[in-house]
Amino acid sequence: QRLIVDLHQALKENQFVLYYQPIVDLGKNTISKAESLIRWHHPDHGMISPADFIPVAEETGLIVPLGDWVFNEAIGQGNRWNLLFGPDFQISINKSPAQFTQKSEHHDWLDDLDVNGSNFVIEITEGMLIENTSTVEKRIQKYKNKKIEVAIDDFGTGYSSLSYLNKFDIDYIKIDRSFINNLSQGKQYQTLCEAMILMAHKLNIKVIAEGVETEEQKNMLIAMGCDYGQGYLFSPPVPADVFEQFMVQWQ
Ligand code: G
Ligand code: G
Ligand code: MN
Ligand code: NA
Repeated sequence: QRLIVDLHQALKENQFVLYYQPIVDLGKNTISKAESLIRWHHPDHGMISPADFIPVAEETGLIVPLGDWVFNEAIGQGNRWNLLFGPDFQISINKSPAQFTQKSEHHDWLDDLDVNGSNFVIEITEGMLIENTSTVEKRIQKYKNKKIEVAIDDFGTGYSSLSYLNKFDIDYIKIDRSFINNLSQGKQYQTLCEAMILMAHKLNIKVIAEGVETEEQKNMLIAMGCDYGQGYLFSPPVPADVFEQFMVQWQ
């Protein structure tokens, strides 16, 4: 209850910050994207993880203004970083299921918004493609009309049905970090990753490996033809100014 009151206050007082984690193009060894991850600097409790407040925001409908804040913030950062890092640099934005099913303001202003959509990627989870199919299909189409790309987050964890990969216009799958974690444990996880990459590529979908923590994992992924990597090996999620320093120091 306290958290709900505080969330309202936090929106009013702008206590949220977006952190960014680099996504590395494994073939070129360049940073081509950043995933935006929200943080809450609570005045009394310090940093609160989105894992703790996103569910509350979803239950209370506060996820709508919060999602709009994230979107606006990411667009502002994207415009700046396209000047700094080049016109192809992309920022990815996480969307939770409630943001797809609840009526959200920004989808109304998405149409007349002056953004270069191809500089943004929306990350959604597999589950969203199974439930509320028609709503989600329309939403995805709206993004695609704006040239915004779509990624499936935590791929491989939720559902056995893969038919949605054909049904929806998907640009990326993000292999869940549990698979990457176990890469060096034995042949099985390697086989699974190889199969996911092969399948994705046949469907014209690019692959991002999440939770890359070691050189060994990175090298295995490169050998498998994985397109992108993200994880602590490169950098944890960091504030925008630290991200800019990271970009300067890269290579
Ligand atoms: O970065 P971290 O591990 O704290 O993120 C925890 C979870 O919160 C992740 O599952 C991530 O997808 C989610 N998350 C982070 N930022 C956002 C956001 O801006 N919107 C939504 N809906 N989820 C987010
Ligand atoms: O659900 P989603 O994949 O969006 O969540 C991203 C979360 O994963 C963030 O909380 C981020 O901090 C975390 N993360 C990013 N890189 C790594 C990593 O290399 N290892 C681990 N364990 N977590 C990571
Ligand atoms: Mn994500
Ligand atoms: Na992720």
